[in-house]
Parts: sequence; C-alpha cells; structure tokens
Amino acid sequence: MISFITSNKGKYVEARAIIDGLEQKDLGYTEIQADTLEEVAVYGINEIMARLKEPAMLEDAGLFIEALGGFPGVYSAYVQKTIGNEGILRLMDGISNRKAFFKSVVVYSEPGLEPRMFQGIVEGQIGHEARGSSGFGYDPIFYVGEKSLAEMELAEKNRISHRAASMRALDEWLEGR
Ligand code: ITT
Ligand code: NA
Repeated sequence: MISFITSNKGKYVEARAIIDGLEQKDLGYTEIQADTLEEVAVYGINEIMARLKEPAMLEDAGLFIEALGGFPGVYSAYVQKTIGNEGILRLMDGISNRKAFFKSVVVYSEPGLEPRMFQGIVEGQIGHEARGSSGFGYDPIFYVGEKSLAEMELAEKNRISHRAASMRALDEWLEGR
C-alpha cells in the first residue's frame, strides 16, 4: 500500500488507474513558496516522511502559459481558487499565442529511501471558452487538439496527460526494482 498525500480526489482517481495499491490520504503539508514544482514537492515529502513511517507519494502540478511568461505555474492552485478559469480566459483575451503546458512532479519515498522524483508534461492550448465537465481544475480550458481535457473520459486523459506520464514513470520504477 502506498499513501498518496493529496486533497484532490481527481488526482487520486487518475493516479490509481495507473498505480495499484494507492490510498488517498488528505493529511496536508506545507506548500512552500518556491520557483519550481520540484522544490515544493521535495519539501512536502520530507515533511510527510518525518511523521509517516510508510511508503508515501505526493504530487505538485501546474499550468504554464507561454504568453503569460509561465503564469500561473507554481501559483496554479491559488489562481484556480481566486480568478479561476474565467479569469484565465480574460487574461488571455486578445492574445493569439495560446500555447501552454501542464507539468506534474511526483515524489515517492519510504522509510530509509531518499525521495525519488518523476515528471510528466502535456502540451496544449488555452481555448477561447471553457468546455466539458469531466476532470477538474483547468481541464475545461486546456485543449489538446480539438478537445478540452474536460471533454475526455478518464482513460483518454490518461493516455496523454502530464500526470499519467509521471505516474507511469513511478510505476515502472516501482515494478522494476
Ligand atoms: P494537492 O496539492 O492537495 O495534491 P491541489 O489541487 O492543490 O491538490 P496542485 O497544487 O498540484 O494540486 O495543483 C495546482 C493547480 O492545478 C490546482 O488548482 C489543480 O486543480 C490544477 N491542476 C493540477 N492538475 C490538473 C489537471 O490534470 N487538470 C486540470 N487542472 C489541474
Ligand atoms: Na496543492
């Protein structure tokens, strides 16, 4: 059994379709202000491992919009909670470069093991409108091809997503050792 430390049910549902024996634990941890997802994730797992003596993982993810200099990036959770998808669409009003990517950084540890890091990226476009109702967060405004991620079934999102890639990399490492 591996504890996935997250408050986000959507992340857990996507991850457990890839890695067997995951359990969601919403324990909370300090999300430091840092320039990279990697620093946030490593700080978090070290804090968690100081109090949890069992295999655990967590993930820090973010949306990086090219025309906005990578914003919201490490601020993605705060921006989603405050201005939300409508706010991002407003910021992108009149901007023709819609390129963006999602990045997922997952860290895994267990007692006696230095944290191991895995990552995944999916490239896409910020749409001109929100579409679809599956998934969570920025999915309705992030398009890969003609479809937003929120217009995809879980299995379809999991063929292409940043999270699927990072979770698959972790899964392969777990299987291979
Ligand atoms: P935990 O930190 O508790 O795991 P969180 O939702 O705060 O959950 P992150 O900080 O990693 O997760 O995510 C940053 C923001 O990006 C947050 O608002 C997410 O909803 C959003 N996000 C992450 N992955 C996403 C995805 O696959 N599709 C759409 N939005 C996503
Ligand atoms: Na978070």
